[in-house]
Amino acid sequence: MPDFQNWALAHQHRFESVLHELLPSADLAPQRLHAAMRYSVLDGGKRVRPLLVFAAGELACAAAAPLDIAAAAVELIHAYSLAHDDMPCMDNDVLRRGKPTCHVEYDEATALLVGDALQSLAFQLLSAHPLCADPARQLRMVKLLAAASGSRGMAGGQAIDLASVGQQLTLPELESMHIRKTGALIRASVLLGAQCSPDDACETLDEAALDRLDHYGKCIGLAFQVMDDVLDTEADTATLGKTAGKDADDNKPTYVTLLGVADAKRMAEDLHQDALESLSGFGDDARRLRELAGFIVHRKYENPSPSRGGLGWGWVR
Ligand code: GRG
Repeated sequence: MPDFQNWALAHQHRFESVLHELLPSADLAPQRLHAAMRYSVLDGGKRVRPLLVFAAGELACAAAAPLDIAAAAVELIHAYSLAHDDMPCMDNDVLRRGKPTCHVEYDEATALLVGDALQSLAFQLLSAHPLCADPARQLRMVKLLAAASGSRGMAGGQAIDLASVGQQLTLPELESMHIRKTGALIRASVLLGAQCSPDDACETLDEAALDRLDHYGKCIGLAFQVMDDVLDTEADTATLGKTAGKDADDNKPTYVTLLGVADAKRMAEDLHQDALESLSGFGDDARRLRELAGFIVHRKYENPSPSRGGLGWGWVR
């Protein structure tokens, strides 16, 4: 198995135990809410955002403990967004990560509360655990995740997305929506991992270096969405673990409807190259970030979980 896959699988399996420990036990009251939180987070997903935290943390010589907390915070925000996105008032979907969506398995009120509680838990973790030696930097990290998740980030992108059903968006409009909806959290994952660095290593990650990492995050965040649109057209429901072709059925503008599959793939490849260029000054320590960019652009399967053997390691080429 290629070295990158070993690295990613090892992190994914270890991180599953971390999430297991950090989530409230289903034996604790209110049991049904805690069970639904665990259902929504555990045993599913590619864990791309946590892997980005770990990869950026490796570049920054960060220790495992703060990276686990930062990665968990990002993944909990992501899981909350999926639970809410799947609800009837939003995307109204019944399948997620190969399982019934949270509101189908439980009920709508529980799915709403799952999202609320996961979001709170993310910020509780980020503020309660020491992430770096400098409290001011830790506060900036909390602010970074809040901004990425809020109305100028993911939630705002979702609002634009809901308003765009049946609309003809231009490419810049589509890009602006996805930079927020999908891109903001991916971008924040890279910066959170980098900022877990111990103070001495941080000298190698000055403002200019963080800007280059941020540009990398912006490019792969958008490439992720472009490829998500391509996969939504090309792959089937069983492979994706979510309903295939849903965006077209819902009359939503996508990169595929705007550009066609071939140009959408070319766009993802251009973003991939741009992301790699922004890492050019970093040397071998940025190897995992480069490999993750390749995975994001060339991935083929979407429906992995640790119990099914790990990440969706199908490759378009
Ligand atoms: C409800 C505030 C709020 C936001 C929802 C992320 C999101 C915003 C909606 C998800 C809709 C969607 C399918 C977007 C396409 C890109 C995307 C985020 C896909 C899911 O992420 P993956 O592929 O999922 O990383 P896994 O299951 O692997 O974690």
